[in-house]
Amino acid sequence: MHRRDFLFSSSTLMAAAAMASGCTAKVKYGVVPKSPLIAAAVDGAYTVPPLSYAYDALEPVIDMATMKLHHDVHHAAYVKNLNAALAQHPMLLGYSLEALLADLALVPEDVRDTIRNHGGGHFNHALFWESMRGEVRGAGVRMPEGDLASAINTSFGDFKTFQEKFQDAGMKRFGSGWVWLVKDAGRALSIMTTPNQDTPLATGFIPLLGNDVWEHAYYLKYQSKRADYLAAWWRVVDWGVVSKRFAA
Ligand code: MN3
Repeated sequence: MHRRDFLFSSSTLMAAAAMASGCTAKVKYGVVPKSPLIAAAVDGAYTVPPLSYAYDALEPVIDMATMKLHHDVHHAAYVKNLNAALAQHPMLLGYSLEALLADLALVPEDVRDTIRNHGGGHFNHALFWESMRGEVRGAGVRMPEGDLASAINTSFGDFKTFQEKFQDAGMKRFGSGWVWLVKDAGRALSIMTTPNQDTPLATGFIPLLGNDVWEHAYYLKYQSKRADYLAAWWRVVDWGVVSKRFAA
């Protein structure tokens, strides 16, 4: 038996024991509770969370056609493939999706890439939809407030510098991926990017805000002008949601 197989077996047994005793499954990083955001349904299958706003609510920053395609087709495909992988290893349903993504080495090798890509796709997009809301006419520029605003100033100097660094990182992400504002265990903020559907969880960071820089996120409206998309996107960021993630 390979060491990795042994690690998986022993951790699944721990998870089974924990579930039997009513406790949350334990993984390498400690107890990881089921997230209300990514909670598995009772039958073990994940579902695409409905948008809390209309498909055209983010116009003109993100057009309705892009939202429909992105949410109903792209996100749905990630969920379908994630569920198919989990069905091959039902024991994995004892873990939150975050726990699996944070510790991919413990996921059986035959479904590891699928969990990474499609589980990551589900996690990233659920966070993305929840991080946005439509503009209100005359409401002015959206800014973070309170503790989050202070932390951004501490880490980046000021909000404008943070925005420039975030957009620059998003531009430099070659190909498909994400640009993130993350916090570490000590609540220090940083900007990072990930390729494909990789999540900051895999390297121990907690994502607070992420922008999707896959072409499917912007190409219908912005074509190759990723910089314009990154610059316009601030108008639909919901900083209240981001503040809650920072405080959690
Ligand atoms: Mn996408």
